[in-house]
Amino acid sequence: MHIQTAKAASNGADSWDLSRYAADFPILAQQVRGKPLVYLDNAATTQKPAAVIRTVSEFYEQHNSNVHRGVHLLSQRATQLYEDSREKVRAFLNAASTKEIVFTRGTTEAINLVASAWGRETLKPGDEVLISWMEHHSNIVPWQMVCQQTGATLKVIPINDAGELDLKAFESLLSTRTKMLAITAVSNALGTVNPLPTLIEKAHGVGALVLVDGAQLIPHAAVDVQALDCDFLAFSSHKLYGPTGVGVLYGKEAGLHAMAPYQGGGDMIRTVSFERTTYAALPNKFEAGTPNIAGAIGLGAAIDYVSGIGMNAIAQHEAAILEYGTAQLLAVPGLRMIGTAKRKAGVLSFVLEGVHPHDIGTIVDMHGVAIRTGHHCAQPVMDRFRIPATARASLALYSSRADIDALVRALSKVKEVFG
Ligand code: 7TS
Repeated sequence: MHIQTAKAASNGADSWDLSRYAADFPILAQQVRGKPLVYLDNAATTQKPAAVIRTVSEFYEQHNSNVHRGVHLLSQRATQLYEDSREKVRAFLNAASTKEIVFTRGTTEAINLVASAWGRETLKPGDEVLISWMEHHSNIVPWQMVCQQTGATLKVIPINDAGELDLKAFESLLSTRTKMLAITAVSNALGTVNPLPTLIEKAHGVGALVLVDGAQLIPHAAVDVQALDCDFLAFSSHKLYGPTGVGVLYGKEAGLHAMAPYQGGGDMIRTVSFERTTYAALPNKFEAGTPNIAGAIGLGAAIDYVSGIGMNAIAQHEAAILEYGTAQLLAVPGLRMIGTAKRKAGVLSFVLEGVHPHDIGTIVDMHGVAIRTGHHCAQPVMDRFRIPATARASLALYSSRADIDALVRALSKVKEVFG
């Protein structure tokens, strides 16, 4: 995993600047509320480059058919494109085999798949599942549910005032009772980058499996799942410039092989009779029903797109914009940054003295600036910082210094309104 530090990124000239790629994203050319759109809500979802939009519409115009079933030409083409996309995901993550790449609806479904298929079969009273205080609800609730069902216990790694994991507490929470460490790579609410290699090594040391919530990692850094040695990794296509409604569960082959299916239905079976069903091989065992074919193919196009630019270049560019944005926002009177970890990626979460975050969001929107306000599906983080919500600007490869300047200008209007 290569997340550059902001310092390293700022050393070069403007060769890191990727904001020219904004021209590849048709939606970004529009005006909203009479102002040029400044889109800074990329942690919620990213915009789509023309290449991805074209791929999806070409699929429907030329190849649309169901996969893995027809002998007719269109079905063969659709199957080929769908499986080519799986290979693109495999190569992108450097997984050992396409058997390890399961298409899901997104990060949320990928985590639910593991919590259900692995957790329900494996966990028993006395076992522990370890998560962190900075998890998105989708990496909290599925584990809570499976712990309730099995009698296992959910443990939570605390965070410090900067929004970093308390590593001492992590080590003291870890024991042979720990069966799963389910942890985000990057916090969507704080931007904190967690030290995955250390966490994974220590969790493996007590015999626990590790699931990485990669929703906010995969769009921002090059990832090699074999080097990382995680057991599972989940991410969503729509945060990686691809279509919504599709995502990926990576799992080590042996682990996936040992798991029972998540859902039953077509495409996940080998044979069915009323007495007994045998299941398809990996990865089809976990892909019951007609999948999001166009979505998966669109994800492949998104991977081609970002690979063409280079994930390291993207990480470097975003680190430079993050550094610039941090400095600019901290100069706004009354602004407090929520999430000041030493290692951060892509997220600027903040509160303004005397102004509710929703009012910030509404007023900057009047100036064409799209940010997210709220608890960001991470209510425990808000509780930890004793705030109801934050305003959050989040970056993508097309983000620019001009976007940050527009946000800062819009924030000065917020100050004008609220005195
Ligand atoms: N995990 C993290 C760390 C996330 O940031 C999100 C979505 C998810 C899981 C769930 O992803 P999904 O694609 O299955 O919904 N995060 C956000 C966000 O920050 N604003 O909107 C969605």
